[in-house]
Amino acid sequence: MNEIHDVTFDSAKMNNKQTVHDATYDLLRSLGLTTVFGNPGSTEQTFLQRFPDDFTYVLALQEASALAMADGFAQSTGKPALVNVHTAAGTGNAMGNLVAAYRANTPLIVTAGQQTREMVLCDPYLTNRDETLMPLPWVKWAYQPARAEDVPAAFMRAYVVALQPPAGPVFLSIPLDDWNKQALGAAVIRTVSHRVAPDEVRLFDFAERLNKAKRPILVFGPEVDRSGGWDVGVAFAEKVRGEVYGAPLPDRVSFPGNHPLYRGELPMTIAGANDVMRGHDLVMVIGAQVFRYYPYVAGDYLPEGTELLQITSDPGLAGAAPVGESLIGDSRLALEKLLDAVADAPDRAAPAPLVRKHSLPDIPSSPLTPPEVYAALSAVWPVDSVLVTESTSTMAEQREWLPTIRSGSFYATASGGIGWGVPAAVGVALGDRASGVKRTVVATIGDGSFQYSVQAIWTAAQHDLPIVFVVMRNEEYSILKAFALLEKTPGVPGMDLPGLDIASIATGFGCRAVHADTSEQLAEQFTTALTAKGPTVIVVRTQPMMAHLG
Ligand SMILES: Cc1ncc(C[n+]2csc(CCOP(=O)(O)OP(=O)(O)O)c2C)c(N)n1
Ligand SMILES: [Mg+2]
Repeated sequence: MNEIHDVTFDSAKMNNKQTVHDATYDLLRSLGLTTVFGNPGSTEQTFLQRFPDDFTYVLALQEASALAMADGFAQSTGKPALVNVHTAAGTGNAMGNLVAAYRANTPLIVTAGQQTREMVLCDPYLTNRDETLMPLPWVKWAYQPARAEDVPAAFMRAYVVALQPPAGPVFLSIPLDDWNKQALGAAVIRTVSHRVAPDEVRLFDFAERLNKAKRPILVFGPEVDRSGGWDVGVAFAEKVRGEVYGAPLPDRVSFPGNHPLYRGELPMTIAGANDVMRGHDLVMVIGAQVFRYYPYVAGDYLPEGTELLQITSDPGLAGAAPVGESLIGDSRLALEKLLDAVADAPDRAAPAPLVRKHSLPDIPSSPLTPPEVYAALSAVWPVDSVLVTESTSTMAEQREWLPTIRSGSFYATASGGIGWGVPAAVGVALGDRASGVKRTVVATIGDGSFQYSVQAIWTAAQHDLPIVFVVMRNEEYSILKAFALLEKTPGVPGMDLPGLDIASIATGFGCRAVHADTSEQLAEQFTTALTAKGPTVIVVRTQPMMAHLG
């Protein structure tokens, strides 16, 4: 007699079986998914009932925060993470940060409750109508099990799909009456590889072409750091003696900013990237899109006489490249093979070192300019700390003064949507704690960006997380004012942010909050915050972008 027959017809036996709830929790435990990020509602309580002692529920006060916390957690631990949100409304709140997780290839299993199967046909209150449509296209798979008994296996499938390259979020909708039903038995536990090796023939062809190149450029993208390829990437660049650029608008940094081969980030426009590539016979892009362009500045995608080779684990990114030849594969595996396959290149001229524009005003500014803020932070920066950044008008200054020099120590939104950084910092700190990593998370955040998922700082306070939020209070959406000039769109409303008492907001959520108006005060407050028990929010008044750039 098979299992299904047992469940359907043998009620005596059935009573000895696990519920869907128990079978699923056993499965989640086996998969190491014992932390649930969420915000609960009546449709989720049947899942959350009898919450096991060895599981941790991380309460976020809004689903945008729950999602980005899980994203930061998954990125910090290098493992998939679990999110539980409240039917349609909770999924909606989480959507903005779901886009970021999708773009960052973060493996997340996002679950939402659904109304009771028995009455869902008559569209009761809280029904998640067309439940699998809403999260699209920002999940790899969206599913509501056809029957309660399929819930554990659906989790297993969700895990496998989320983890496989290109990794990303998946979505499960689960009717609230499923959890107390009888399971078919213990869930089947499966494993799956999470790397795809590149085709060797093509890889050796790429290596040959690199060997022949006179002035190659290497562009390292977020996939390198995510794949654990930082060290082999450095060794490869040193062997090739190529100029290294970071891919534009990185969500992860993949090459040390203080390395002599490092030339900075590739510009984020078609014309700008073209300028950099001109005169180079070969560009090898590893672990990145070609390219993450942002403002439209017309030009040729590739200069004449330059060939471009792209290695990515994401077939979608290979498809989206407007030029060049692509190879699908994991960055670390590709780099390991390439390191062996390329020849030493002692004759290649070493690139000119990157000159950093470290100039500060003779007389300290009041309010401080962004370079002064970053200079003050760099002077007291603990070498092993991690930066989460969402300060849109100061990205260039951050790179100048606080270059990333270690693997896994830079995180930013991969989507361009703000409201990711604050909760992601919380998730990174929770992930560090879960893996036994002791380091301070520093989050440099714009005063506008701080507001979107601000309630995440409450979670940081509740968990006593070692986070220093440095909020730059320029009282506006500075980058948008700069864009208005660039795009010649005068008279756009809604760009000023008067009347925000950020320290009071932070205090209200249970955080230590301080003001710092001079470089000395900032250095002092930052140093104090490093040893504080929980998070600190340092509010720094700063000059708007156009004011300090003139
Ligand atoms: C969810 C979302 N809404 C709106 C925007 C548009 N946007 C981009 S930058 C920005 C302003 C950010 O202001 P702030 O954090 O204060 O940084 P500043 O530019 O002042 O340095 C806005 C509103 C966005 N990127 N994402
Ligand atoms: Mg601002």
